[in-house]
Parts: sequence; structure tokens; C-alpha cells
Amino acid sequence: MSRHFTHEVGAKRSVVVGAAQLGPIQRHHSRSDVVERLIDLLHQAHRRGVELVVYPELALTTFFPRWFETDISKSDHWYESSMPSADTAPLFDEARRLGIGFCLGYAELTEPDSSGHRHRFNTQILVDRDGRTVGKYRKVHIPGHETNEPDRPFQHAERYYFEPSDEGFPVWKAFGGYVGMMICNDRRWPESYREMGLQGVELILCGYNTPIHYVPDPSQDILQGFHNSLVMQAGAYQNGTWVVGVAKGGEEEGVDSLAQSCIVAPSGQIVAQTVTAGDELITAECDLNWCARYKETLFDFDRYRRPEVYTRLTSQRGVIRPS
Ligand code: CDT
Repeated sequence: MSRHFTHEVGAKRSVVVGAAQLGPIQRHHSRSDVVERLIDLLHQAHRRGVELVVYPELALTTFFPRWFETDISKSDHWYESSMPSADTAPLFDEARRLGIGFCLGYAELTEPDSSGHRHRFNTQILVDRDGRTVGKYRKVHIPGHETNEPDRPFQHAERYYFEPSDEGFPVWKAFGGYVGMMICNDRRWPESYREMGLQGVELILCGYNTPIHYVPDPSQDILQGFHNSLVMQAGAYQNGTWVVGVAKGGEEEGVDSLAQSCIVAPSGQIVAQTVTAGDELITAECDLNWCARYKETLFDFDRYRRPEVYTRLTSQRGVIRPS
């Protein structure tokens, strides 16, 4: 017996998405050099009919948490204290002129709060086709370490450079559907997807920087590509949503990072994937009505979920084994 799903008899709802992978950004590359690359990808996207371009995590600079700087204020130059800034304004202007929306990751340094403290977040913004900022997402799951670990071949001091956000995973009505964001390590946590799934998300945008060498356990190095697609495909399928994962890949300051950006359908299938570790655009027409086939069957949350037996999920953080 076949059935009709929500929206299926109504108007077509789709958005042409471009995943704009970046190759490495070296330490000496200026913001304006990088913005030129972003605009070049934007022009490619325009020629291919893209409506929404997704750039990687920390897309404006090299992945600076690989170095430890004892005086953190000496690292302020890696952060943006306004968005758009003078350097990024040409990207905002060109995107608006072309009528293309975009999602951009960057390091954010806030204005002082009431006690004069400036906060540091790993941030992504979503900008609509008319140039209006739809929303801002600040990374929730911050990986790596908070102090210098001099024995490592390179640092991953994200927990020193960024506060974890307490703002959760909002979903916005935009691009004809429901759109959410997450950043890099968030994609490994099922809670990220489910928080958005419970708000009806249909399109999740995720930038990442993933060093291939995982210092705490090098046996995982060979599995980086597998784990990357494993988590995004599972998250897409289990929540009936599109997921767009976009890398900054290639060898940056001697550290090789995973590329393999991909666009995943609500079925969990990868419909587009990059083939290089450099600047590369992949595209897909994302049919948002496809989501209902999963949201209204196997993953009909309202019918099948059992939140009353999942109490540990929000009351407990680490493992507590039975005695
Ligand atoms: N940027 C980022 O979140 N990268 C992490 C690397 C984890 S290893 C410390 C990731 O999950 O890909």
C-alpha cells in the first residue's frame, strides 16, 4: 500500500545547495586572499544554479588551534569582532548581488559583556539570498584539550581558544524549509541531529576541519573518512534530513586534513562527494519533501519515540556503570 506524505501533493520544495570545500589556508594567507577564493567558488556556484553555498568551519583563516599561544590576547587577530567585517564585506555584497545565500564558519570574538569579558566562540552564520542574516550558531561540542601538550606533533587546543555554547541547536525557517547548523565535532554526536530533528529540521549545514592524524589513538587515522560519512549518513537517515558536510582539507601548515565533503540525502545516501582535497564545489538539488518519507514512517517521532525511558540522556553526562 503506497501512501501520500506531507507536502507531496503541494508545490515542489527544493533548494540547490553547493558545498564549497576549501583546500588549505596557510598561516601567511591574508583574509582578503581567502575571501577572493570564497568569491571564486560563489561564481562557480552561480553558474551551476546554486541557491545556498556552504563553506567550512573557520573558513577565513588557517586552523590556528594547532598552535598554543600562552597569552591568548596575542591570538585576537584570528577572530572576527564584527560580521560582516571590512575583509568579508565583498563576499556579502557579491552573494547578495547574485541572489545566493551562504553559510560561513569563523572565529568570533564578542563585544564585552556586562562584566567587561569578551567571549570566544567557534561560529557559523546563515545568510539569506537577500543578504539578511538568518541566524548564528556557536559550536556546542568542543573537542581537543585546554592546555599546552608539548609532546604532540601538533596541538588541537580548541578547548583553550573557544567556549562551548549553551545556546543549543536552533532551527530556522529559511530557504523554503527548516534549516539548522552544526560545526565539525558536533557531527559525531547523535544528540546534535536529534535536537534539530525534534524541531523538524530538513537541512543541516556543517563545516569541518578534521586532522587525519588523531594523536590520542592513531589506529583511527585510517578510518577518518569512514567515520566522517558514517556519522553524517546515520544522522541524516535517523532524523529524515539532508546533511551538508563541508571540509577544509589538504595539507595545512604540515597537518593533513580530511576532505571528502559530501551531501547526504534523508535516506542516508551520499548524493555528491568531492574528489580532491582542494577548493572544489559540489552541488545537489535537495528535495525537502523527501524528508517526510522518513519523518512520517520509521522516524515518526511522535508515534514511536519513548522520551520517558530516555531520562539519562539529559540528566547524566558520563557513564555510570551498574554496581
Ligand atoms: N574541528 C574539529 O572539531 N575537529 C575534530 C577533530 C577531533 S580531534 C581533536 C573533529 O571531530 O573532526
